[in-house]
Amino acid sequence: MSQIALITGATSGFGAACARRFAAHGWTLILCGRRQDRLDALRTELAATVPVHAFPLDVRDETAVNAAIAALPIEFAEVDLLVNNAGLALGLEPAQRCDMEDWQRMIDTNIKGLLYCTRAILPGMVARQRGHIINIGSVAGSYPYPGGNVYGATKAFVKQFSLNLRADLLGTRVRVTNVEPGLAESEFSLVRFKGDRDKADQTYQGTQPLRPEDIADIVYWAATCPAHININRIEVMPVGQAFAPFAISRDG
Ligand code: NDP
Ligand code: 8X3
Repeated sequence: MSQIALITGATSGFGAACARRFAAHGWTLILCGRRQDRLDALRTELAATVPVHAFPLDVRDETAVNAAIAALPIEFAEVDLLVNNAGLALGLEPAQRCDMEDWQRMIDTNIKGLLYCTRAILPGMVARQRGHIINIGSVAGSYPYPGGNVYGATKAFVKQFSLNLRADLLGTRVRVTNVEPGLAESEFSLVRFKGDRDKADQTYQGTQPLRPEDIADIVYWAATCPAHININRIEVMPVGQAFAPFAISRDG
């Protein structure tokens, strides 16, 4: 029987690439995101290959998340894999100049949205004694960088929450993985710089970043390891990205 994957943020980047990768391997798909036109296009593209249930969803809306999961058609209801991918960074300003609304939106999406989806799906997985939650974290959850302030903190939450889920789920056969990518080209920077295409393009200029398809390959691999294996964390960067030395202020 075909396995069922629910992918949040399937309208772009990693989420859309995951949808295509899992469809290519015959998985039944549940796809959501806020942009209806993108969802329609993806459903049209993939529904010829596999069953697809797609619906608009803002993961920040707890009531809507719970309603959408409760209303899953019977043939989609037993979710085997939740890919908590929906997320965003907003701004790259130092903390003292950040917009509080940006901080709240990142917390509401990257932390609370991920929690709403996880909490809605998890009881079914535990009852069935099978399932896998793959969270999309970030290297920003482990390494600080200027301007990473709240975005990195949300991803640090995702990392620790993933590990703590493992502790709670011991004995249930439900798996949890945190995938932690570095620089990857998608709409991420366009969103971070609020539609400023030049700034977004500069992020990737002269580099060979990770591609959404690279992340989809990693997610698919983690999801299809033998059932007795749990990949806890995967940290991945492009070869052309590494670490900087500690910064030191020499102002006396
Ligand atoms: P994209 O901007 O290309 O995709 C983000 C996706 O998240 C979109 O499909 C968007 O859909 C969805 N999304 C955003 N907010 C919401 C919301 N409130 N409700 C539902 N869906 C939402 O970026 P990426 O593919 O790069 O990002 C995917 C994940 O990967 C994010 O969690 C990001 O933090 C993480 N990441 C990205 C890295 C990168 O360098 N690109 C590196 C490390 C991690 P829509 O707008 O239609 O709602
Ligand atoms: C996205 C990667 O380095 O821009 O999570 O924070 S980074």
